[in-house]
Amino acid sequence: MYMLKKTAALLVCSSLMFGCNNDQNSEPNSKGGVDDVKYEQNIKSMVLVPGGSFTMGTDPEQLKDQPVRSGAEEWPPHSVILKPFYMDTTEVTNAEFKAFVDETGYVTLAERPFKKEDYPNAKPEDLVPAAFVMASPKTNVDVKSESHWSWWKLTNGANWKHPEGPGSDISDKWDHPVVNLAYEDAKAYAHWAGKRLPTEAEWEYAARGGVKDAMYPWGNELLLNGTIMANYWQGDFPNTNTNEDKFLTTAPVKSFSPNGYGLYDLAGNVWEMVADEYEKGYYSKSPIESPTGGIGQSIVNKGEGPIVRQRIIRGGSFLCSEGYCTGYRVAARQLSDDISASYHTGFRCVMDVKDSK
Ligand SMILES: [Ca+2]
Ligand SMILES: [Ca+2]
Repeated sequence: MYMLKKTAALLVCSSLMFGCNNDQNSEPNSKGGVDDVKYEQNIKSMVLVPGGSFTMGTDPEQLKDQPVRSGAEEWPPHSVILKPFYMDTTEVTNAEFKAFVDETGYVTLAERPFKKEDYPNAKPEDLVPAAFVMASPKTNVDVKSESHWSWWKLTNGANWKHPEGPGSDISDKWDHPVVNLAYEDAKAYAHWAGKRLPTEAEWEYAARGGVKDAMYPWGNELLLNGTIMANYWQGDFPNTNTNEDKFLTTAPVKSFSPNGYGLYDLAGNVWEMVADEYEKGYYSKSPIESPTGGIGQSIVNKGEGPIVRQRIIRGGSFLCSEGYCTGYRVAARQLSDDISASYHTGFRCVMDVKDSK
């Protein structure tokens, strides 16, 4: 869903203006000089995920009854071996992101205006900072025939402090996942925290929670003994949310049971950015040991703006549903890009284990 028609060009513009303009490419880790104090502090809110091997991806046969529509193939299943790593117990929260902003003065991509000189043909109203928010359709939508643009809207004034636009805030959402961020924002936070974004393989391995070859972190059935195990959309998306899980949008982190590693909300709540770029067919040639993703196809917008690359987000969100997007499956992948900020996407971080070989 991530590039919107005419507005896509503006987002691309924004990336050129503000992206790749600092030293965030140097990702710190325990081997790269993060001080010991920060390392020890980080460990307290992270889970040690043991190294090991697993089968990444899904056999298409298993997906015959699933509405796979992500645009990113999750096959063939292939073997992956990973070193141990620490992972944030939860998605990064608004409170945690605020601490970063307070200390650094960081301004996220969705808070910055677009430059007229980069998009000389844009109307002034199209240059206002914005992020993607779902606008409930006025009439019933058939997801099989209607474009997702009929319910997604680039919303002026939507950013991490105003998840659904100027009329919303986070005063009662400090323990909710931070949203409306672009890739560079997540990367900047991780750098500040002495962490890094997980690779896609690390994310999936962690999400599986030590459960072998399962569809969800808790097994192969969406409900566990009749219990909803994650924040997603119940009902006919995007028309009716029956809200059986009691969360129409984000939920406070830890609202649902953790997986086998003690990690929360990998499935559902908000999509999570990972470090990898998306390359079609990458699973067929992925190295076995610690894969880091392919080379993302460039997205070009009618000759305007910079080139951005396809990326991957993981885990699904409060907008995923059985009938449309089952992104809460552990192997499910969704295409994204460097710069799109939306109100159902956040992230969590990982950190290398000192002296791991
Ligand atoms: Ca929900
Ligand atoms: Ca999540």
